Amino acid sequence: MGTALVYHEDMTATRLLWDDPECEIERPERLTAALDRLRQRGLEQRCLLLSAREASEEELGLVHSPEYVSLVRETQVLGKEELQALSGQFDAICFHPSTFHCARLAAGAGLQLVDAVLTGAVQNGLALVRPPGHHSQRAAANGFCVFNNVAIAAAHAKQKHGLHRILVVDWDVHHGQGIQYLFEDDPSILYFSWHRYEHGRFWPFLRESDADAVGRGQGLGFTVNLPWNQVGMGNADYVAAFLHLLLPLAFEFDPELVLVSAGFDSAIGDPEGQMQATPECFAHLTQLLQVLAGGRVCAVLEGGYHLESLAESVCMTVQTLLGDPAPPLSGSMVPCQSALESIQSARAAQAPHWKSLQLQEERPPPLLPGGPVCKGAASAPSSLLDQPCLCPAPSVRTAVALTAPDITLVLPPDVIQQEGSALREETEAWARPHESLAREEALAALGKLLYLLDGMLDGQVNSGIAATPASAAAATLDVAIRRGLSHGAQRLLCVALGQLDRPPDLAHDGRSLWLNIRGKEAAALSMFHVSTPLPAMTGGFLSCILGLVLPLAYSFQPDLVLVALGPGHGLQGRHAALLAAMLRGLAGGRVLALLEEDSTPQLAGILARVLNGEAPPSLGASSVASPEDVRALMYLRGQLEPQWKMLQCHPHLVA
Ligand code: Q9C
Ligand code: ZN
Repeated sequence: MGTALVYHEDMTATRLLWDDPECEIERPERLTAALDRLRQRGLEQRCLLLSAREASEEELGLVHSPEYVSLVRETQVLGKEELQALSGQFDAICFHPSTFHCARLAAGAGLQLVDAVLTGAVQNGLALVRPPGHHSQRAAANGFCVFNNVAIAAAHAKQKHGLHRILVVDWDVHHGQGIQYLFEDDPSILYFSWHRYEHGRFWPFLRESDADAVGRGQGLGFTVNLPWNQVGMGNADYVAAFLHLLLPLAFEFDPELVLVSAGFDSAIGDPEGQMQATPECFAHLTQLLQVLAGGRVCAVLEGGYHLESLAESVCMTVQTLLGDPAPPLSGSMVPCQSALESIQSARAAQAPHWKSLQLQEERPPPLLPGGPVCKGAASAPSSLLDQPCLCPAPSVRTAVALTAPDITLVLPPDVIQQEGSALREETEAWARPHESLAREEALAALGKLLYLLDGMLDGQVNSGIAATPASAAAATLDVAIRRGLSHGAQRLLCVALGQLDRPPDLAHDGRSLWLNIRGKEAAALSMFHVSTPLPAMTGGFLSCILGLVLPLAYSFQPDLVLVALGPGHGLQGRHAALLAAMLRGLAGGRVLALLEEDSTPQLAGILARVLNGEAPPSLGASSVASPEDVRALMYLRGQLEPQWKMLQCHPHLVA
């Protein structure tokens, strides 16, 4: 459906006219650097380009006072001295004669983006703007921000499009206190912000940036602050914050639209943020948000002052909005203690207001002494984690190797239908140990699967779907795992739904992680062999994905993912789509889905579209997890947390 890129060259006009070390980082080159890099990468060319319009004064009035709008309007005719004097009345503001025009374009760009997405002209988009917006308040400019672009866009989405639930994700490294103030009593806008805080010692030095500021009146629980008390937060910290705090609330909130205050001063190299997250992390954050609101994501630039880091991070965001899979994250995926403390205190502050946090707020049970857990593998195989992942740039994003002819009807045009098959002799050799693969249908299906898998391992195809007769599902999966491991995959994650047992003689060498979601008991037979019951309700399914599957997967860092819907998997199409969409964040999107041959074309179709980068349908208002589901999850987390650190959402207790 497309990605909009909203921009106007005039927004490079506003600049610093006098000496001010605080303001000088907010430079015109920020926009040109981002845009040049988008062009170089061929990303701009893939977007629908929209030329930003000016917001009207009425639109600015959605969140600003008429007096304040007049004050900014009048700066157009002021001289340098007067501009400097007026700027001094605000914190970290430097007006320019073009400020009013630029700020109206910045706000207008956000409005155009929201209109393009909500009218269905595009699926999502990014507005590249200056000045930024999230610090600006009803009657005050602040922190380089003049009009609150994202707040105006949110108010407009409510007023002109009749939306009732909008999620605002502020990943800028500063607290968007302007957005918080404007909506703190409004339950229709869920505002999430993480920010450098350092116990209140970082700008803007506000008590209300802390985790215990949760909104007021009707808006209680609709302000979510995650203060970082140390610099140096990295990929693992950011992803953990999404999995353990933002996403549970966001799914429960069930937004109709996601607005992102997309500041990239939270990326590595930024002089303001001093954080460590790499540009690829923004691809993951974007991809994680795209599973919400039917994929309606509007990102609006806020901060970001290291030109190189800014440009790369903007490219990662746009690339992901376009549907490309996120590149694998570098570095070990272990959140730091300070991040865990912050996440935990925000969860505790929000728990009274969100069902999805309530049942889980106790600490997981301690490890059972002498339990069956993780024998022979006390720590993660760090030597394996050091090995580089296969880095894909395949020409085909998704291939479907199915026999059912009616699948064609539900496939997007760029998904190819694979006709090829592995050589007969080779297929037979792989099939030989398995009785269930003796039948002709099973062999034919295996041949197609092997051909597809080879295409993925060779980097010709990124993701795919194959099918097998139900009776041969376990054996086919066994072959797929072995073939994957012997043909280039370093670490293979297998998510098996339904009655599929782990191949008994698969080596416990840390190269494969087997996760069975099958409806029997919760058990961690080793750190590489986990089974959990299939949760009954949507709420339980979500906490299983966010609280177990993805943390394990992000900790393991696979370079190939197999997801098998085996006999009795019992998964609804929308749940399967969500799982596939989220697993696509791993292994550079190298995901092979294995279905049963009698699956409906609808199921195959929705999985193909999701693996190809389309947003999964939104789940709607979700039920809560059942107590049994929560218990199973808590048990497994307690067992596995010591090895798979992304499972943690509590800091270690100091004995
Ligand atoms: N060294 C935005 O990123 N100065 N605004 C802080 C601390 C103000 C940031 C000084 C920073 C404003 C949109
Ligand atoms: Zn910022």
